[in-house]
Amino acid sequence: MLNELQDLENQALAALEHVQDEDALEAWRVMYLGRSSRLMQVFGELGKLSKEERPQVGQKANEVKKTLETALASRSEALRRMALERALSTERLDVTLPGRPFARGRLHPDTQILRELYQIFREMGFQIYRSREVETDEYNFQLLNFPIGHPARDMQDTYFLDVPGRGDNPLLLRTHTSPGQIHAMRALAALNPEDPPPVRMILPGMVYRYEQVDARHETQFDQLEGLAVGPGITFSDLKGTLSEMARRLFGPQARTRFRASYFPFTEPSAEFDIQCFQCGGKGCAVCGSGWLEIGGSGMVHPVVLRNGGYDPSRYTGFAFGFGVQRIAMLKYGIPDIRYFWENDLRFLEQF
Ligand code: FA5
Repeated sequence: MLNELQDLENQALAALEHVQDEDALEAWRVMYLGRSSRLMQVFGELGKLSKEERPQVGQKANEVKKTLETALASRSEALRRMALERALSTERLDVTLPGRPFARGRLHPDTQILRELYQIFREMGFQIYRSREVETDEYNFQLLNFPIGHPARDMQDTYFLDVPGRGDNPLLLRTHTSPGQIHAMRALAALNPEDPPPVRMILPGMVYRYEQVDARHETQFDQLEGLAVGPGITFSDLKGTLSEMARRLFGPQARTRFRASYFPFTEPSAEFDIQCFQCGGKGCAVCGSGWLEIGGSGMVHPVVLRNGGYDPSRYTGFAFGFGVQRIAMLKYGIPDIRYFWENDLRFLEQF
């Protein structure tokens, strides 16, 4: 049996010399070291041997097993190295190829247009003031001259928050940025209640309305409010400021128009439209009628001035509120407002 074990070892080592890949190596392992290999049978038969033979055969079988396992490990390593060398010998590196471009992030068109508007108004001397998105009925409506039950509230369908016990002053998602006018005036008037400082601010932010969504209406959109209060401010200042903004944003050829309108918090009031230059005023998918309604505007109502802490017999002011997405639609020729929040990369990557 000792001779048989030696023959087995010689035969296995000789066979291993011819193994050239992983599959053949596995077949070799099964044949010489596997559970039904001759070597494993010898281990099973040890119990049948005489007392003298058993330790000798057992020792020899263990030595053969160790030799074969070591040979298997080194052949496996040799095969791995050979495969690597083969791969490296065929691999080519072309250092003249252009590099792979990195996917660069970019600013959302909404952020781009907002930053452009901030810059334009900064150059005209306006500061930025931000106020809260969750408002009270008092600030969103009552202090802006929309008393409870006023029909003009229907112009802005509202999301109310389900917070009980607030009576006539429920919480809501602001429907416009105009409540910021009261916050801003009160903050400034508190600095010097007898003689409040002049105001020249823009108030940007997200607003929410329970709207029927279509190409020009979203339930969530940005507005940019503007407010200027001081002695002797007139409607001409308002027209000049908005026309100048349009020219700076769209170029000197931009055409604008004011249409008489109504808001409870301005008197007189006007809608502010910019002529669509996608279609040159003929009417298209972006504008509908040739003009795109950008926002509302007007002279701050005396009641609102008083609610803000400014005496309407000494101060006058103008205010405006734009739809920021509407401006971006005109500027970039975007035909549908719903693209803004869909997060579709095919849209976003165009900016
Ligand atoms: C207002 O919200 C007034 N607070 C604006 C204002 C401020 C008037 C200061 C006077 C003085 P209006 O509801 O018209 O007004 O909205 C203003 C602008 O927001 C609209 O002209 C339009 O450009 C934009 N807008 C209104 N509703 C939507 C909507 N659902 N989706 C996208 N943009 C809208």
